Amino acid sequence: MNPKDLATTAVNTWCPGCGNFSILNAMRMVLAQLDDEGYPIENVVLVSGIGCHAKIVDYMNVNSFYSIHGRTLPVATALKLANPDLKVICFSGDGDSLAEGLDHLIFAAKRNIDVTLILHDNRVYGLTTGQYTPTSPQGFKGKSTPEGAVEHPMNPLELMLVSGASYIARGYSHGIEQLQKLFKRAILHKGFSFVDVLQVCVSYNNLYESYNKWTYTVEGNDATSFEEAQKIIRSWNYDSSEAAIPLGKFYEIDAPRFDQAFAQHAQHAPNLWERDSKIKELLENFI
Ligand SMILES: Cc1ncc(C[n+]2csc(CCOP(=O)(O)OP(=O)(O)O)c2C)c(N)n1
Ligand code: SF4
Repeated sequence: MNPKDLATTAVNTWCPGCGNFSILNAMRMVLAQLDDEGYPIENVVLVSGIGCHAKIVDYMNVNSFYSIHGRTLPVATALKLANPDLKVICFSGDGDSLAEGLDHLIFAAKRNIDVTLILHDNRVYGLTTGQYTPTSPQGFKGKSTPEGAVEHPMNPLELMLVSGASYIARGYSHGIEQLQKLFKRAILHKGFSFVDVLQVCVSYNNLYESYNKWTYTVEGNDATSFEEAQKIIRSWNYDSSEAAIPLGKFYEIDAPRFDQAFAQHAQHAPNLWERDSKIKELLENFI
C-alpha cells in the first residue's frame, strides 16, 4: 500500500511548521507498511480526543472515531473488547490525556489493555490558544498564566511506568524515522503502549531550538528492566533546566492483559438472552 492512499481530501488547518505533520506522515507510512505485512488497514481503528492533535483522524483514510476531550481510552477499550482483532490507536493531547482524561490513562496502563496511545505532547493547550498543561514547564507564560505557571510539570512516562504500561517510548516531531520505528513497535506490542511525542507547537510553545540542542537517543539500554527505564525516564522531568532529553524505547515487557482476561471471563458470563429476560422480569415486578 502506498502511504498516499491513506490521505483524505479534508483541508489541513494545522499551522505551517506544526509538529503534528510529522506524526501524521510517520503514522501513514507505518500503517501502509503494516498493511503490506499482513495487518490489514480495515482492522485498524483510530480514536482521537479533542484538540489540534485530534484533527489527525480527518487526514487519514482509516476507520476512526472522533471522541470527546480526554475520552479516547474509554472508547478504545470498548472497541478492543468488542472486537479483539482490531488494532486500536489513540491520538491524544497532553491537555486531553494528562488533565481531563488522566484517570482513564492510568487505568488503561493498570489494565495493560492492548491499545496504543500516541501523545501529541506540545506541552500547551494548542486549539484553545496557549493555556498551560500538566507538562508545561514551571514559569511557562501563556493565556492563563501571563505571569508564568507556578506548578511543576508532571513526568507522564514515570506515571505510565508505575501504573503498569508495558511499552513506553519517547519520540520528537523532528525525527520522523525514529517516530516510525517507535509507532510500529508500539502497534505490534501486545499490551498498553504509550508513545510520548515531543510535538512542537510553533504558535504557542515553540521549543524546536531547545529540543534540537538537548534531545539524544538512548542506545544499548535494557528495555526489560524497570529500574533502568525509571532511571532514564527520571533523567529529564519536563522542566526548563538545561538537561539532556532522552528519546527512544525505554521499556517493553510482556505482561498479562485485560483484553485476554476479559475474553476468557466473557466465555463464562451468563447467556445474554437469559440475562435480558431476568432483567425484564425484575423490572416487571418492580413496576
Ligand atoms: C469536556 C471539554 N472540556 C474542555 C473543552 C475545551 N477544549 C477544547 S480543545 C482543548 C485543549 C486541547 O489541548 P490538548 O489536549 O493539549 O491538545 P492540542 O490542541 O494541544 O493538540 C480544550 C480545553 C472541550 N472541548 N471539552
Ligand atoms: S496551534 Fe500549535 S498544535 Fe495547533 S496546529 Fe498550530 S502549531 Fe500545531
